[in-house]
Order: sequence, then C-alpha cells, then structure tokens
Amino acid sequence: MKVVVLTGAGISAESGIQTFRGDTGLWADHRVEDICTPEGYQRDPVQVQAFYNQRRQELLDPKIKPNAAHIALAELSERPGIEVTLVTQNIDNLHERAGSQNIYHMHGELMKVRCVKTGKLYPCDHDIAVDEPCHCCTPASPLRPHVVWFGEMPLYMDDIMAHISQADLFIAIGTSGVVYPAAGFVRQASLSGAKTVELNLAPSQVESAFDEKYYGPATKIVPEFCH
Ligand code: BJW
Repeated sequence: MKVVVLTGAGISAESGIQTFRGDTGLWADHRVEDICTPEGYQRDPVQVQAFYNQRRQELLDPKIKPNAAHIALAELSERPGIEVTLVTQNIDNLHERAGSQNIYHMHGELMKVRCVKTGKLYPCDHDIAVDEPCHCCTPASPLRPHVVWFGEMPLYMDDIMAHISQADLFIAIGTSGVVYPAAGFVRQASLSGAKTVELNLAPSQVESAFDEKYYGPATKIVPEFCH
C-alpha cells in the first residue's frame, strides 16, 4: 500500500515548537510579510536572519525531541507492505530524528542555508550573520535561510505530485490547510483515487475534502491511527 503523509506545524507542537497561526503562534509576534517573503528579507535581512537564528537555536535545545507522533510515522514505514512517503511543510528535523526516511521538506530546512546567487546548500548549526559569505562564488555572496517564503516555489513539487497521484492513502497531520499548494494536495489525492484522512487538533480549512477525520493532540491520534 502506498501512503503519502503530509505534516504541518501541529505535529511538532507537543515537542515544544510553536505553530504559525493562532494566539500563541509565531505570527502572533511577527508580521508574516516582514519575515516570510523575499521582499521582507530584502528590506530587513537582519530581522529575518535573527528570526531564523532564534528558531535554529530552539531546535538545537536538547529538550526539543521527536514526539510519539513522529515516532509512530517512522514505525509505520517499517511495516511490511506499506510504503510511506513523508511530505513535510516543517523546517525542523524531527521526522529524521525519529527515524523516518523518504522525506520531502517542501518548505526547506532550518539546519541548512544557501548561497543567494548559486543556490548551493550549506549545513548550518549556528547563527548566521547577514554578511556571512558563501564559499562558492567570487566575490562571495550572502547566505540566506534555506526556506520557502510566500511567492517562492515550494521544493520537490514534481516528485510530490507523482507520489500523490499513485497513493492509496493520503493522511494530513497538524496543518491548517491555509497555505497552498500543500492545502490542495487532498483534492489531488482524492482525484487520483486515494482514501484521505485528516488528523488534527481541530478541523482545518480544507476539512470537507477529507473522507475521514480524527481530532485530538497528534501524540494521541497519530499513534492510534497508525497502530
Ligand atoms: C495540532 C496540534 C497538536 C496545533 N496536534 N494538531 C490566494 C489563494 C491561494 C493561494 C494563494 C493566494 N495568494 C497567494 C497564494 C499562494 C501562497 C498561499 O498559499 N497563500 C495563502 C496564505 C493565501 N503560497 C505560496 O506563496 C507558496 N508558493 C506558491 O504557491 O508558489 C506557486 C505555486 C503554484 C502552484 C504549484 C506550485 C507552486 C509558498 C508557501 C510558503 C510557505 N512558507 C511558510 C514558511 C516556511 C519557512 C518557515 O518555517 O519559516 O511555511 S509559511 C508557514 O505556513 C510555513 C508552514 O509550513 C505553512 C503552513 O503552516 P501549517 O504547518 O499548516 O501551520 P499552522 O500554524 O497554520 O497550523 C497548525 C495546525 O496544527 C492547525 O491546524 C492546528 O489545529 C494544528 N495543531 N497543535 C495536532 N498538538
């Protein structure tokens, strides 16, 4: 059975990583347009780098660990006869640390930065200064967070759409269904004949598109659904 799992910020919430939207989300303290757009970065790269430096430091905190939902997905992929493709909108590395493979980070990765000119990727486990130079071009170009902002093309779209078109089961976990193209995956999966399931704390914006829905904290409902 081919399973495509789409995860969002809600799966990492109980690991201590803030979601984006809502009263306690990251956007409660920041304007999306200032941080999460190429124009915001051009206007104030110091503020944008500081935002991602802080989130990188949080991810490096030993207290932040994969939770029971990340682990249940890693275990699901070890079951005979089940082929799991994990598509995550999250830039944290908790799926990898739980042992999952076949992961597409469609909105990028916090622990990588890239040259603004060549796109070359560099692993990054430290704060990045605005003028930190790349090592791939002369004169050196700045390094930016390896993340996808509004107006930019999400990563691995061709591969993701190919997996969705072949899926028998599509599961969306902890995502608000507000941000496209990810929010449209459920409709693509349905059109291709997959059964679709939403696992979330509360109904998402695209809840009506799912065949089955289960609501509760991810650490409870994901292991229950997977077992
Ligand atoms: C729990 C839980 C618990 C809490 N247990 N659950 C008009 C209409 C349609 C589209 C557009 C439009 N105008 C512009 C667009 C396009 C735009 C878009 O979608 N805008 C909308 C906001 C209107 N999209 C783009 O620009 C994208 N690019 C693009 O479209 O390119 C063209 C293209 C076209 C066609 C095909 C391909 C390409 C790029 C989007 C980039 C998004 N980037 C960010 C930042 C990434 C870097 C970073 O992390 O800083 O991605 S924004 C932010 O939102 C982040 C997330 O990945 C993304 C989604 O958020 P998510 O994960 O859903 O989190 P929340 O906080 O929204 O929700 C949390 C959920 O968890 C909730 O449901 C809770 O209930 C739940 N939860 N605790 C279980 N314990």
